[in-house]
Amino acid sequence: MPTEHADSPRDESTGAAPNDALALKILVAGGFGVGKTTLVGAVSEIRPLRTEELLSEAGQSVDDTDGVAQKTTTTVAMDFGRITIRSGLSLYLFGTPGQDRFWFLWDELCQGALGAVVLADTRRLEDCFPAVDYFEHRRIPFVVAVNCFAGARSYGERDVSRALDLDPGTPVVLCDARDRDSGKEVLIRMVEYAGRMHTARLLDSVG
Ligand SMILES: Nc1nc2c(ncn2[C@@H]2O[C@H](COP(=O)(O)OP(=O)(O)OP(=O)(O)O)[C@@H](O)[C@H]2O)c(=O)[nH]1
Ligand SMILES: [Mg+2]
Repeated sequence: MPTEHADSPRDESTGAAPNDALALKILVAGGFGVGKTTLVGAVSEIRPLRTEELLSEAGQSVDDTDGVAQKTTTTVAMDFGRITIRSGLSLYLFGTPGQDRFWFLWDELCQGALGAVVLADTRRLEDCFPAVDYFEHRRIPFVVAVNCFAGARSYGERDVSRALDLDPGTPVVLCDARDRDSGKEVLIRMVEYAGRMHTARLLDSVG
């Protein structure tokens, strides 16, 4: 749900933030090592908050680092960042931990979210099934953003949509999680889509 923008200029007489300043909460979710922390860091205009811990030897049997062999750390609680999409509209970004053992945190992180970005890596597409299921069951609007890792076979939006058996209309966007403009484009698609979904549901409920 929209919340007041923390940095909005305040009304001098009342100290209140102007009504037109909105901050929307968006989740950046997906499987282990798909680039969630990378995306939040690439687009954030504030220094992102991170909760990275070193991947340990003990975790080797459960942490599947195939395809992200250089990965040395993993998110254990959340990432946090902020981006201004246009004057008066900011997004607060919450990156989820990717590993199943931290999934109990997702329900907390989801509270009040407008929608989510599910990041996917085509080399391990099945890893994003749980995230897709999670948001579908809770009727939280989401877009699937395919993080195009170098060396991975490229698939079109339609192939990904079919492979994940997405509901018709769920957007699929190809992106590079390391690139600010690319990440911003994903977020704009997310906000536009969530706006359409929320409006349609509102009209359904009154009509
Ligand atoms: N080549 C390439 N490497 C990437 C890309 N995005 C992320 N990486 C690398 O892939 C690894 C995974 O990135 P993270 O951002 O930590 O992934 P994550 O989804 O936050 O991981 P968890 O929080 O552990 O689930 C890191 O080593 C990144 O440097 C990408 O688009 N291309
Ligand atoms: Mg992470």
